[in-house]
Amino acid sequence: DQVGRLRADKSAPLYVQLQQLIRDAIGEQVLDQGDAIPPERDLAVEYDVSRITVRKAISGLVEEGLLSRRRGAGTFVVGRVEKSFSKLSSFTEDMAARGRVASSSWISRAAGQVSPEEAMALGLSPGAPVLRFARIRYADEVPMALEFSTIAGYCLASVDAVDNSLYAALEKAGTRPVRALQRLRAVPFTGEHAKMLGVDPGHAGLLIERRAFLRDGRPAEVTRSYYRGDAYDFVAELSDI
Ligand code: 16G
Repeated sequence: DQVGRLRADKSAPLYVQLQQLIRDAIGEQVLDQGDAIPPERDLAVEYDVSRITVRKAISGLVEEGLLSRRRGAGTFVVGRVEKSFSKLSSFTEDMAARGRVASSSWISRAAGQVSPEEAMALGLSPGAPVLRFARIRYADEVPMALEFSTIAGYCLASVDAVDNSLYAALEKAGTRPVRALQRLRAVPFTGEHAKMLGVDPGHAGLLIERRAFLRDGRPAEVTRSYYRGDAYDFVAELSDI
């Protein structure tokens, strides 16, 4: 049995063994995404270890991003979020498709003029008006990504048009993009970005830059999304039919 397993193996510290049991339970889907793990004291009794050992094991898994603590509610299985490449979808839609609730907090939003870099990325003329949005994106209240979006001025009346979902606002305005190019790059999180996502500086990140276009070919957005490397999987379907 489980308890026997934990006691028999002397090669690793108890908390590491307990972490492995929890990882296995998630891998074998005994514990599923969104499930609460048993309270500390129950785990301590069940595996005949101290609560300190349990706490240490859980803290490590929280740090890895596999579990998340919700104040007053307990500790839950985060699971990784998978994103398919082929469909041009929004963060809100991606999360909903996985049974998770997307939310955001604003870092900033403002109207301005296109920067040289944005003009190059979007193919806009110098001086063109743009709207900029910077957000922390959450899945079930777990921080998943930082997003910096620049939207061509003709797409939206003002920054206030965006509530939770940028694409919902664009859809309403009749300017939802229909085609996009994406570029991926591995990046370690810098101090400031790490802090906003609640990870350590140097934590593995995945930068995805999306340039998206309207049906008539005009540029709509350039967005840089910094995803937590431990929480986000990108999956591509390839075919040669
Ligand atoms: C996704 C897009 C981002 C878009 C956002 C809109 C990627 C890599 N990026 O995060 O370009 O601006 O969705 O999401 O998928 P929203 O409608 O939830 O605000």
